[in-house]
Order: sequence, then C-alpha cells, then structure tokens
Amino acid sequence: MLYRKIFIVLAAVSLLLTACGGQKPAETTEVKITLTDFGIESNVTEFKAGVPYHFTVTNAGVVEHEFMVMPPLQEDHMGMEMDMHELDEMALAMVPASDLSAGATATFDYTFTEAAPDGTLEFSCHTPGHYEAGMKLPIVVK
Ligand SMILES: [Cu+2]
Repeated sequence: MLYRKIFIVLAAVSLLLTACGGQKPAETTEVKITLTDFGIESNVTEFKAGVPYHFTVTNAGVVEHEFMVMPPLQEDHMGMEMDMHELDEMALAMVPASDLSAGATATFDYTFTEAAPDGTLEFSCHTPGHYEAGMKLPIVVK
C-alpha cells in the first residue's frame, strides 16, 4: 500500500517535469529578416548571448543577395581588397547567395556565444557593390 502511494507521487512529479520540459522549444526566438535592393530589415536587432534564434531570411529584391552576420568592414577592407573567402571566414553565420535568389527564403538557427557591443557586429550582404549600396544593419548582443 505504501509502495503504491510512493509510485503515484513519483508519477505525478515526472508528469510535472515533462510539462515544464515541453515548453523548451517555444523559447527559440523568431527573427525575420528582409533583404531588399539594397537594404536589410530585421524585426530583431538586439540579441542575447546564449539564446537560440531561428532566422528566416527572405530576399524581397529582384537581384540575388547573400546574408551574413559579421563585424563591420573597415574602410580599407572594402572593395576588392578582401576576397569572398576571407569574408566567409569572418562570418559568424551566413546564407550563401545561391540560397537567396530573388524571392527565395532561407532559414537557419544560430545562438550567439558572446556579447557584442554597439558597432562590433552587423547583418550584411557582400555581393559585390551591395554593402556599399547600404546592405548593412548594425546589431548588438547583450
Ligand atoms: Cu545584396
């Protein structure tokens, strides 16, 4: 009889734990990004380190774009001095242009691992000429 009581209590506790655990996926924050000719819009520009984000990137323009999360380029890094390979290595996350043709939508998940103060990180498109045309959006990570 006592054994049975303990079992019921344990069952109730495990049910409670399951209920709490079940809310985990809802903590992922949706980030909606729109690429235009030539700009970047996002519903979130202030992020928190350690929080999982689900990014949905839509190319609303008529030309191909790419999407990168990386530090702002310095003046002397602009233009042809850095090739695409170097840029890719600087990126924390990216969606290649091949996945973002006009009208396309791409998704990815990313969790920032450390804080990034104002001016150290941005969303950008580095298809030649696009960055200079305004395809950058500063972000911060707290
Ligand atoms: Cu672009």
